[in-house]
Amino acid sequence: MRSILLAAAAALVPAFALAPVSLAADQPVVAEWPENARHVVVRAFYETDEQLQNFVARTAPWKVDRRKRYLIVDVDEQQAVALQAGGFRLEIDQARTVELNIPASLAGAQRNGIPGFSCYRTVSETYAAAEALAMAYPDLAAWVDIGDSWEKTNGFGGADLMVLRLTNANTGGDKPALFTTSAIHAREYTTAELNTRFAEYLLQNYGTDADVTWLLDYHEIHLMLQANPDGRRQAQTGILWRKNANQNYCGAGSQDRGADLNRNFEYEWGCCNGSSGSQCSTVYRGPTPGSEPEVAAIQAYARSIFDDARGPNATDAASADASGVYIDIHSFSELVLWPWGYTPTPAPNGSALQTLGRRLAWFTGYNPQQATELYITDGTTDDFIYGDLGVAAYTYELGTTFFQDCGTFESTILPDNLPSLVYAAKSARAPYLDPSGPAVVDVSLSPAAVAPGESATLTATVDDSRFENRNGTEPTQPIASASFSVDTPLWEDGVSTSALSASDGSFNTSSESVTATVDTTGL
Ligand code: 0X9
Ligand code: ZN
Repeated sequence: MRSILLAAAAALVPAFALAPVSLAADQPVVAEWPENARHVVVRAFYETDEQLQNFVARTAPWKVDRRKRYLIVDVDEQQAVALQAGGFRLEIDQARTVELNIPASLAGAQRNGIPGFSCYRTVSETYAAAEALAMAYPDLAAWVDIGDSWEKTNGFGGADLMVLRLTNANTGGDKPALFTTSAIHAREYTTAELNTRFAEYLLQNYGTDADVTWLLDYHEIHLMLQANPDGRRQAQTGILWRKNANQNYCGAGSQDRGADLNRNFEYEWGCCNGSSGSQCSTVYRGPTPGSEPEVAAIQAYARSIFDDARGPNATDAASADASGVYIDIHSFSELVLWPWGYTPTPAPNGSALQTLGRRLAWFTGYNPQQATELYITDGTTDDFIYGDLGVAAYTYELGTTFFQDCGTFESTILPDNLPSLVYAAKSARAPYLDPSGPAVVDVSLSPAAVAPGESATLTATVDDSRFENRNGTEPTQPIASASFSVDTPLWEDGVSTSALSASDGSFNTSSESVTATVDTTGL
């Protein structure tokens, strides 16, 4: 006998009255359906990979655990019955069911943010914040209109599609780009806020933090904070909206309407049982590749900021010295994913994508993997950016739920992911090369300020070991040498460089403390 103990929820959610139920283990889950709950969150255990893939070609799961062979998804009674008929064994996820049925409300003194989640800015608040940043930092930030959402295109209000573009406008040269998109799936609350905080971090630390200053002087950082503003305006009322709000699919008034923007991209669109042709599906791919205005705008913008580094064939590799990094920020499951998503065959630059992926995941402890290790998808952002342009492309899956509590966001997701995004920006110059070499960290000068002609001591740690190795082990090498330049970046022609020496006398391990005396004569 199993005992269903959803009673504790009743205290929290008066409308969601649940009595404890007991039933035999072989009884179907609908028999224990909690009174008043239209949707329940279940763990659906599957037996074969085919069963899983056929599921994800119809419905977006919340999470998939390939090792324990279950997926998590919200279902109504009819869907629960269908799943059981399809051979899935269901268990109610009590905690997530309670969470799902808590009505969103502006609690207590909350004036700003998504109701119940004051740390996540709404679409309007995000836009106002970005506009204010562009006003406050005119030399460093621009708020750029790159198109119209579906609702705006069709005269239903809607929003402009906007990119916050960060770089020092007073420094020239060929600047490599990092492009990030967030909240392309509307319900993924943490994603837009992380991206917005990343912008604030960069702008607020320019001129005081040497890394940030260097990043904005020599790189472009393009942040599309709200990639799906119509959908997000639905989701921020507390509903699990994922797609855009296109009224032509599944009925204008339906909450299941719209296209899944992360199945609508052109590259290998609809190729591989990784999306659905049914309009009401959560993974509806749209009627044609790139049909949605949000997707068309992202594709055109990416093509405008990145050079095409890859030939036309699936097997063509981008040149090893190609520049540019793209990150599509999603939630949830604590993953760092890279192409391909449409085929388990490794991408032509697969090994280098894996190297950078393992470095990006080092900061968070997220599981780095090729996207197909999760499940097969087609028409996704990352397959397009890498497939069409050869740009190193990633998907982050932040955290542990869609409507993540603010405590977890502030204490873990934000502080862990900010340095990962900073590393992504740093690697944009040569993402297929630099990450296989060491990271230079803890750089300091002593004393911090000297008069011209006086000498100063430069120290740093040069570390080749910062890989997340939970899914395979990245090889590391002993550090061979370290050098520095002053004022002119190391990649520029004719730069004069000086050597640092190993503090312990010899370069022989994968992490070395290094030191040099800096001669400031003439500076
Ligand atoms: O299914 C998706 O679109 C992503 N998961 S989510 O829960 N955020 O919806 C995963 C996509 C994985 N595939 C690729 N990144 N190619
Ligand atoms: Zn997503």
